[in-house]
Amino acid sequence: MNLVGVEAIRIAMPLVSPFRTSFGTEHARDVLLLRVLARVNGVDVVGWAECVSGDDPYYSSEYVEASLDVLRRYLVPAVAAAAAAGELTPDAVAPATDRVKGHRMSKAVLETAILDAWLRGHQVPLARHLGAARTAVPSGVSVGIMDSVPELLAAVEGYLEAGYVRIKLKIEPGWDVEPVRAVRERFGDILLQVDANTAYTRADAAHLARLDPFDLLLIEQPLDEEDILGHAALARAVRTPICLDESIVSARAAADAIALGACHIVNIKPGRVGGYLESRRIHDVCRAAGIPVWCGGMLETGIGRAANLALAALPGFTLPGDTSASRRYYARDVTTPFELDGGTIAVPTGPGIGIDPLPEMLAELTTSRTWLLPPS
Ligand code: NPG
Repeated sequence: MNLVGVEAIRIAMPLVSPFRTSFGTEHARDVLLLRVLARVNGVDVVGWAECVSGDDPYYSSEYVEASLDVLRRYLVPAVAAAAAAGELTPDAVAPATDRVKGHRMSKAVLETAILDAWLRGHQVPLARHLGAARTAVPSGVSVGIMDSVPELLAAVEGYLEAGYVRIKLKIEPGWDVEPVRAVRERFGDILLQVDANTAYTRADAAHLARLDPFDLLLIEQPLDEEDILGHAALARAVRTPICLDESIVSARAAADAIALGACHIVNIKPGRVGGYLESRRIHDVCRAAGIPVWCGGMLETGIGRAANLALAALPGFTLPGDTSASRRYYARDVTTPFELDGGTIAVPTGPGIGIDPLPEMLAELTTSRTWLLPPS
């Protein structure tokens, strides 16, 4: 594959309602898309991907301005140099950018856009390339922290009526046992889990054990992302299965956390781990160890959501993911919106990620465009 150009496109995406977590409240996303121009077997192709860096470094150390900077200064030049030196393939992107420490979300968007272009050139859907076993995936929904329990119950009721098969409640100290109790009492035997986004400490073990009676599927990332041994100790002190998100930055981190008894379940987010190829390796490590995985979400537009659906179709994804319909977050998406159908969302079947931005929506939402590698 020849790399012809790489363009960064920023779009402004207002959320349908504020999304509050223990690390902040989002009202809108400043989304960075990459558009890769390439030539595969003499045919011009365009690859698309979405960067999941946030506006601020509050979920991870990465943020949009930093992603743009590291892509422009280091990652795109490194891949352009590798492409100039020999045949570029998606597998060559990670080794070409390996010298840059961290910046996994930025590496992920570049690898995914190149993978999309390559797959389109070879007429292969991403789901098939990754090894998907399903054509539709069950859809869960993440429910933010609310001002009151009645407000939360109304929101959960709406999502259940829409057909979501699993509810995830965001929790933090002061908003945990009572909202969980209220949802369990009101809605009975639904699939229910919680996500703390690192809001607790080892000293909270006895408090978190108070969630045990509610038969949650899992508690996600209760402790600091570096506190693997703390999670292992907590896993022995509570009955609710521990799931890790922020801590799992690679297949190696997953293997270590599993070996140390720090998690029973893993949330895979391609942006957090450097891309879909590393995500598949994490899937494989977890599957071999008998650890269920599910696909996380980071408020993606249709571009990121399409690729997540392909990943979530792999056989080890045995729990519903945060792969919600577009309208959960966006009144108007940059692609044809993904819709819920009987609690599932169809996995795209077209080549690559299987979807493109709608040109008029893209034009309307775009706030800036910059060539990171001007077309040659
Ligand atoms: O469904 O796209 C989605 C969002 C699900 O709760 C969700 N994501 O901590 O997992 C998380 C959280 C998140 C959102 C994290 C935005 C980082 C940024």
